This record gives sequence, structure tokens and C-alpha cells, in this order.
Amino acid sequence: MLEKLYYEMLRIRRVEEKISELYEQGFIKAPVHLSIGQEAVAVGVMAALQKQDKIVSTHRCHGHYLAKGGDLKKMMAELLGKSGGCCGGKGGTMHLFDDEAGHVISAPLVGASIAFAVGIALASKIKQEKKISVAFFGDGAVEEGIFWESLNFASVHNLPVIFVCENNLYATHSHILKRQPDPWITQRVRPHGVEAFSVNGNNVGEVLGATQRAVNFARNGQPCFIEAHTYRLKEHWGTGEDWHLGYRSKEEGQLWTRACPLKQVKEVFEIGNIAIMEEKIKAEIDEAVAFAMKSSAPSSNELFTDVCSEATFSVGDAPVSEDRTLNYKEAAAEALLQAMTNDERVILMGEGVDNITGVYGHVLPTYEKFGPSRVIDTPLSENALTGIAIGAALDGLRPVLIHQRNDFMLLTMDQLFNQAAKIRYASGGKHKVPITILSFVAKKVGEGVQHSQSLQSVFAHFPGTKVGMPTSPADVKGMLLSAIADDDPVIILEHRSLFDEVGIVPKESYVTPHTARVVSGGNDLTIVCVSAVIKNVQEAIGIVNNPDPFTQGVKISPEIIDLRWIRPLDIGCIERSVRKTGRLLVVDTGWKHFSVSSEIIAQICESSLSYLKKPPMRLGMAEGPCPASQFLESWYHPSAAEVAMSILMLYS
Ligand SMILES: Cc1ncc(C[n+]2csc(CCOP(=O)(O)OP(=O)(O)O)c2C)c(N)n1
Ligand SMILES: [Mg+2]
Repeated sequence: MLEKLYYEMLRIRRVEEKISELYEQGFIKAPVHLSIGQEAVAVGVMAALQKQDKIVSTHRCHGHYLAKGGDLKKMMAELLGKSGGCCGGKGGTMHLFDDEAGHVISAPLVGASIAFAVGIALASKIKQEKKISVAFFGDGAVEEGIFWESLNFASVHNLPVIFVCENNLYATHSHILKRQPDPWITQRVRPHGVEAFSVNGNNVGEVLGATQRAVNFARNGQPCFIEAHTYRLKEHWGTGEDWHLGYRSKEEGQLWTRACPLKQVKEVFEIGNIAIMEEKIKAEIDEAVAFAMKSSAPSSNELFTDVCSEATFSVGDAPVSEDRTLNYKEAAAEALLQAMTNDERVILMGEGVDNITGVYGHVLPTYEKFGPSRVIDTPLSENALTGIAIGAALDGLRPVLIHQRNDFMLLTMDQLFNQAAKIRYASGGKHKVPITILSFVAKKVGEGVQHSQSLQSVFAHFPGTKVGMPTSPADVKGMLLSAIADDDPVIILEHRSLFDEVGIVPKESYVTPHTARVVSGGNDLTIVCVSAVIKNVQEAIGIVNNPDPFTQGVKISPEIIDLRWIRPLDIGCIERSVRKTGRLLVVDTGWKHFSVSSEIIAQICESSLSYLKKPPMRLGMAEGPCPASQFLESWYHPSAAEVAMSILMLYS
């Protein structure tokens, strides 16, 4: 056993030395974060795991990848940016993954991947599998909120997960005592209800022993934490030494060099024929480098592949087989119930989802039917929850995560847009992240600047996500079902002022296609509506066409388009209409500047400028935060009268 552990550590060391050579020769053009000096942690932990167990890693991921059984050839090709790499060259040095080996993913945003391990553990528990998951991270990650949020969630839900902190004393160039009140992280972790071990991370046997104990706990639903004290011998990134920078001393480095994991084994134990080991490793490395060198460079098409999935569900308009009516909230609740009934991979998570109101009633039927194992009330940890949903999705579930206001989603920006939106691409299309985020926009609730925003343009900015804003009861059902069936992250924003709208909603399950809806045809003017503004627009048309002195008896027949999906944007529908009417008004629930309306008008100007008879116009919230006072807020959103004025100005 010890020989095998030594061999694995030596292999990582030699691979990283070869990486250094390739880097210095200019074959690797990206930062390399070497784990030279820290090999015992990866090897000791992995020796206690089974193949089925899954791990997630960080920017310093080479050792974890190799120790878990990741393919060395594909790793080398990835580091060289080649198409034969494990991510087709799209992931690079910090995004290695080998799903078959159980190295699910590594993510360089400090702390981010910790939540994925918790999500994988949640999925294991729900699927009643025996596998456990392990998150590797550095001491710096312990300063991130997501670490504590993840730890808390794992503890409350008794998840089979092990948190492995490689405490190498430094985050980049900053010593732990400058960043944390107590360098013994274990002490601060224990009160969270996890079993915690502190080990000499340079002693592979000690790491293995602690991990074996942790594995026994974790397989029985007791999360564990291992703090492995270790030391990075090379600079933070790059291949050299950095004693000259002065943030750590050469003497300290010499102490740790003497305590190097390889030496610790060799000096104490009789290890078989090391020369044979060296030869075998060299042959393997040479073969991997040859493979990587021969592998072709990716073609320019690869910029645009693996960004989003092709829709995996059949599309078509909502069936109108019968004329049952539901209100908007009931239709949304029915979508969630049908999705969970039809597919046992669908789970629902969110803060207070099981409380008496069941998130505006949306969750009551699902909670009643499926109970707390699939409708999961969560701690208030928006960012970690998103990461946990990602982890569960990477392990085969289709989580729906609810935030009661879209304002709260700003706390999840890292997980949503650095992680969920990028994982398909960074894994070369091999991973998918089928998560649905359901959230709400509110107006006229008196809750002011942090509860009344409409942030669709922020969310739609990122390739790799889809964003929908349903307006009708039929669409809220179809768009939610579409989101849940989608293999990519989809954000659905409901507007609370639509909750009481009633309409025909087919009973069966169906998906709303990624197209805009022409609500009423007309030739005089195109009005594009985003979400709830459609009610104001319809009222405005009533005002305009009402024969009174204000309108001087004009009769305008506008084409009203309900956008439905912000991303993908159905610009074709708007173009067809504008080329017919020559006039465009966009009315949005959000701000005008840097917005959905800006995007639509820019695209129309690019493609259809010569068709426009007048400069396009747009309306949105006043360019300031939303006031709490009902008096102030009454001027804040575009009123029907303002819409009417704009229509008249465009038409005149
Ligand atoms: C959220 C975030 N903040 C900052 C960085 C820049 N950064 C990259 S690695 C690193 C230090 C991480 O230290 P630690 O977690 O101890 O890991 P180590 O590098 O020591 O292995 C920092 C600050 C980042 N990648 N992500
Ligand atoms: Mg560190």
C-alpha cells in the first residue's frame, strides 16, 4: 500500500515537473498552479475513496485530477490548449475534469466548487446511492461565505460529503494570520456540527487514516472536515520559487522542504525499486506529451459550440384542447406539480418553500404530494444554494431553485454566471447544468430599492443562460415546463402584478417555444412588451383610440408583441413586424439604459434601419432606484398615459 501511495505522489511530482518544462518552453500559455509539496493530500484522500465517489477541485487541481484517476494524456492536451484535451481546450489549466474517473470539475473562483460537492452529496442522498463527494479547497476559501454556507447546508441535511482544506498557510502572497483570527481552522468548523480532523498534510499515511475515518462518517450521512497542514514549495502560479518576494522566508521554505511528502516516506520506509517507478512514470509522461503535441488545435468554430444545448424537448404552441381557466399562480403551481410528477429527477429548493404560503401558493401542491425529501426548505444561502443546485444537476437531477425576489439573485452572481453559465462550455460540452431559477419581480409593494427591481437585462447578458418572463397563465405553465426540460440554466421571472390574471390553460404538460407571441396584429406601429407592461400597453391603446380631445379621434392599429423570452431573443419576430409598420416602441419593466430595450433597438437599427419611418422609442423605470413611498412610486413606472403619449408621438 505504502509503495502505491509513494508511486502516486512521485507521479504527480514528475508530471508537474514536466508541466514546468513545457511552460518554460512556451508550450503552455496559461498560468499553472503547481501542487509540488502538497502531493500527500491528494494521494492520501483518494486512497480512501472508491471509484464511484466524486471529487471537485480548484485552480490547484493537477494532483487531485491525477490521484483520482484522471486521464493524463487528456490533461496534457488540455494544458496545451488542444482539441484532444479533456475539455477540448476550452477549460485549460484550471478547469480539468474527467467524469469517468469521478473528478467532476475544478473551478478557480475561490470557494465556488465547494458547493458543487454538497449538491452532489444531496443528489446521492435523494437517489439513495452510497457514494460520497469530496471538496478540495485552500485555506483562502475558508474566508469565502460560500464555504460556511455549504458547511451549514451539509450539516443541516446530513449529507455524505467531506470538506478537505489544504492549509498551505498562504493565499497568493498573504499569510493566514493576516487573514484569519485563528490559523487552526478545525476549531472554527467543529461548532457547525461536522466531524473535523486536523492532520499533517505532508504525511500521506496520516491523511489516509483521517480520510478513512471521515469516509465512514460520511457514508452514514455525517459530513466531515479535514484540515491538512501542508506547504506550497513553488510560487503561487508559475514554475519558479518566490522567496525573493519577501512574503515568506527561505528558512520557512527549507523547513517545509525537509518535510516534503516524498521524503517523509522515503526516509522512514523501505520503498521497493524507485528506479523502476521512475522509468514507468517517465514512459507514461512521454506518451502523454506526445499525444498532446500531436493533438490538433481547435478550430475557430469552437468559439460558438457548447455554449448552450440544442433544445432537447419537442416544441410547439400550447395545446388548446379544452377551455379550462386558471389564474397565473395556479398555472405556475400546476407546472411545478406536473414536472415533478413526470420526472423524478426534478427537485424543488428554496427559502421557506414549505411554509404556510408555499411561495405565493406555487409550491403548496408539490409539497403536499412529495414532501420534504424533494421539496427542500433551505437556509438563507442564495449563492451556495445555486452551487448546490449545480452540483445536484451535475449528478443527474433537475433542480428548481426559488428566490422570492429577483433582487436576491444578485447574491448568486458568481454561481449563476461564473459557474452555471460556463460549465457546459468549459467542459467542452461534456457537462450540462439543467437548473431552473424561478424568481419574482414586484412593484407597488412599498418595499423600496432592494425589493422592486426588474433585473432581466443583467441576467440576459451572459451567454449560456436563458431568461424568460411569462405574461399569460398559459405561458407561465409552458415556460416553466420548458425551463425544467431544458439542459441549460434557465431563469424564469414572474411578475407579481400578473398573479391574478386568468386565462385558458391546457391541462396536459406542454412547453412554450423560445419565440415571442404576437398578441394582436396591426400595421401602424410595433409595440414590444416585456412582462407585465402588457397591461399598461393595452390600456394605452384604449386611451389612444378613445375619441376624445386628447387623441383628436385617431385610430391606431398597433402590432403588440409579448417578448416572452429575453434570451434567446426572438428578434426575427420583431424585425418582421417593424419592416411592416416602420415604427417601434419597446416598453420594459426594467431600466432603459443598458437594457433589453437598448438591445432590441440596437439590433433593429443594425438589421432594419431603412424600414424605420421614425426613431424608435422606449419606456422603462425612471433612471434611479425604486422608491418605497407610494406617492413617489406612482411616477416611477411608465403609466398607460405615458405609453399612450409615446404611441401618439411615434405615429404622428
Ligand atoms: C473569488 C476569487 N477571489 C480571488 C481570486 C484570485 N485568487 C486566485 S487563487 C487565490 C488564492 C487562493 O488561496 P487558497 O484558497 O489558500 O489556495 P492556494 O492557492 O493556496 O492553493 C486568489 C486570491 C479568485 N480566483 N477567486
Ligand atoms: Mg492556501
